[in-house]
Amino acid sequence: MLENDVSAPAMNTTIYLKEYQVPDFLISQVDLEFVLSPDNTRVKSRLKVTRNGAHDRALTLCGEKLTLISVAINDESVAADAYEQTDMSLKLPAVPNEFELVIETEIAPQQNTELSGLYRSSGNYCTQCEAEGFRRITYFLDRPDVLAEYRVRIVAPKAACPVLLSNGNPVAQGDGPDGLHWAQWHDPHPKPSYLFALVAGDLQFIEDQFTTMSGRDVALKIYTQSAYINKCAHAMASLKRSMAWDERVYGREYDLDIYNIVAVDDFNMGAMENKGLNVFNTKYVLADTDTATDADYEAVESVIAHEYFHNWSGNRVTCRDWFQLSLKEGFTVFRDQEYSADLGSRAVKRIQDVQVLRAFQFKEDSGPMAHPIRPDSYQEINNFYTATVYQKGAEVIRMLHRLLGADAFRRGTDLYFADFDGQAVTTEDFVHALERASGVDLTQFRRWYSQAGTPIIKVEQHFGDGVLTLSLQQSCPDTPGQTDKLPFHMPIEVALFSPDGKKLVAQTLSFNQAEQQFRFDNLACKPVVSVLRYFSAPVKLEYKQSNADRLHLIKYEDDGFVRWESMQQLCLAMIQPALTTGELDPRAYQRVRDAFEALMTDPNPSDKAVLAEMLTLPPAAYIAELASRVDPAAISAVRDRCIERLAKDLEKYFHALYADNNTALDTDAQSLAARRMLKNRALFYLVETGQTAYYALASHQYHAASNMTDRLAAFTALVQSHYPDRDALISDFYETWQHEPLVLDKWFAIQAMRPSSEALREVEDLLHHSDFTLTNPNRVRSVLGAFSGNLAGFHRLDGKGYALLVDYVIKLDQINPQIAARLVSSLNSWRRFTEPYASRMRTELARLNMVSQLSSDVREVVSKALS
Ligand code: 0A1
Ligand code: ZN
Repeated sequence: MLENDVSAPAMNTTIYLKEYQVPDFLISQVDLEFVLSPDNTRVKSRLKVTRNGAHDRALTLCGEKLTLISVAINDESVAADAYEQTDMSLKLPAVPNEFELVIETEIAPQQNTELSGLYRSSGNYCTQCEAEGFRRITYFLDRPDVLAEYRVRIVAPKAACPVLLSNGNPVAQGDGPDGLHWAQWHDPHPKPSYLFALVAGDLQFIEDQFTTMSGRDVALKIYTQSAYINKCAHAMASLKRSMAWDERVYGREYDLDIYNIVAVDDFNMGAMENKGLNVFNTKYVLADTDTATDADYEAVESVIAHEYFHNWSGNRVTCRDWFQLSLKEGFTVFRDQEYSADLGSRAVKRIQDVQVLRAFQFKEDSGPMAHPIRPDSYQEINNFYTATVYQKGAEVIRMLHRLLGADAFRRGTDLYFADFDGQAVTTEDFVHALERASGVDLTQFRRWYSQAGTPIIKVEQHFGDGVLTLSLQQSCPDTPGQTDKLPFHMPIEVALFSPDGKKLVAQTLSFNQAEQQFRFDNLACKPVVSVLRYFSAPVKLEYKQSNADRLHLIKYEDDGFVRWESMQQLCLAMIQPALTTGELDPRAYQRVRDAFEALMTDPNPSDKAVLAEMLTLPPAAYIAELASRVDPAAISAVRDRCIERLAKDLEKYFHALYADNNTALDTDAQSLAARRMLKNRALFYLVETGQTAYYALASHQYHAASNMTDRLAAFTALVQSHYPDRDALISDFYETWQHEPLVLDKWFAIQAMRPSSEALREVEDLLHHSDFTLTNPNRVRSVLGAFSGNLAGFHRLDGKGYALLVDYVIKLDQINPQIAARLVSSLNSWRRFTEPYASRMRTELARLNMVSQLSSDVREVVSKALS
């Protein structure tokens, strides 16, 4: 090979939905025995295998990073020359139609830094098998359409691992020789291998109990390290609420005697719905008022619910293949969103969910990795746990719910669960069940599953002779591999308001043509039109609404989402022109200023949390998403300018708002949290005035706070401002919280998100901090993830932010490719940036692409970004 070999990087293989084939063999019974040891864990797997259909093909099992010890068929050892082994598989050419296969392998959980398969976290053993981690434990048909009944025996030293857990119900346990002990588990519900789990270690638990609607008692346990055990009560209460909600709203009952949750420090995602044994990132279990914010409490509530809801939407009825991921994820996210909406403020939940969709999903749709909620192909499935599959998937289910109505939707889900219980099915099976139960034709609606991209809806209105005509036009931009999209079927929620604020009409428009007109008759005078109420479809609206109409809706709409959205539009009308002119239009500014004032002086604000959201300018990332070319410096400059002026001009109102909401008047937790949100929004603006008195106010709040919400809000406002004692404050926070990893993550993230070009230097220091490590995903996300989302700090004219990110992606790829690939995606949208940012981003992507040893995860993202 030449010394300067610049040959093209290795190609990944692509898997296509259209090539799906049923498995050649089925496995109905799995017996596993684990003898745990950090560097050489023995796994003995006994499988009942049957040929699926008439063929004479070989049995090819998946397996990665396994040391094969032995193979036996029907108790007869298979010689090494009778099978073929590769890095990825074990092939047994001539096998009987029905047989027992015993395979022994050895694995090294201590060396497993990818956190997929069996690994160690804080000295304990745990597993992560979705999507393809089970093949890193033993050779198997590691695909979701092979469902088996599992029996698991775990053997481990009793002193180091007093707790031994697996899926299903406990069967037996006992002591062995040499300080060992064992436990046996049985899961009666057939499941795919991705739902397998094992946990072993020195863990404490809290316990509770739930009686199901048919009167069965379920033991509930949450396990974690002893240091965290007093922070699990909120998660337990959330679990019980989720169980009751799923019975009430979907008629779904839990189906084992025991429900175990384990919280670990090192986890690639949020949590995992393994049957009867959920494994969680500590971030989504632990909460107490000293260390968790109100937002953290809500996140725990929703993730606990999400994993619990998977017991039916995912586990009892599972996916045929990974292209169907949204079958379980879109539906389960919709279910957890509705659960949270029922529990708290529905409007705020909707606003926050739309913000997430716009910040992450719209970006995917406009980038090189754009895919439909049911992708057609992938190289690395781990790259497809995306905002599109999850959040847009949930929006698609939400539209079905709206088009069918709650009752028909529920009849449809009942039919779906009844017909497909115990099976691995497709999104088509789901849609068809809804169709059968409701009689609604969803032929056109199915395009949401196959077409990528965010539709753009143009709205025009005409009024004359008491008739309002609304003209809607839809289009959808081309995405990689997809051009000339066909019209979608979507519900557009509309309401008409009279000049004195009365709601005249509220209606769901069934919009399914490229262009369509809707008539409203017998109107006494021209109404104000509210379109896309509740954000009834995941689209971008192009609607030249007058500012007067927006102000009318802010005042009179009863849908909190539209009130908030109208305020966002007023803000965008102030920000967007200034991005090119560099000047704030005084009238546009005045309108926002006056609207803020009116909101803050409203004696009866309907919902304080909605108000807090309305007093927040559109995030920089959303302004970037809407721009035809992204100029990060211009966006930051204009946005900062607006904040500073609003802060100064409205100081007395922010101060009053702060004072009014700084008392603990309310008794219920939800109103208290809403007051805190509003008060801390006011505090943010007060600090932005740069006045010493407000620095002092925030510093006082930081030191005197009785909860992390208030403490962190004050800390964030000060650290991200020009506060002169910033360094001392950062040290104080560190000294106080250095032993609480989840709080320390916030400390890292808030600094990495500092909206200034200074962020790079600080991030370089943070990366060398003794508490920084590349082996913990939460810590990596807190520094590198937070930094890559920092528009002002990451995007620099010299491109040094990009270079730093790529340096670390290269290092991290050797340790944890899944997390490395997620970090690279922040460079995906390089084409949308102005120069020199675009070229600098591309240069760094090209440098990354030249690394010869990239994982398939990073390779897929970088090659698609450059193509
Ligand atoms: N199914 C989980 C998400 C999840 C996916 C992959 C994982 O490891 C690579 C872990 C968790 C959920 O939706 O909660
Ligand atoms: Zn999920």
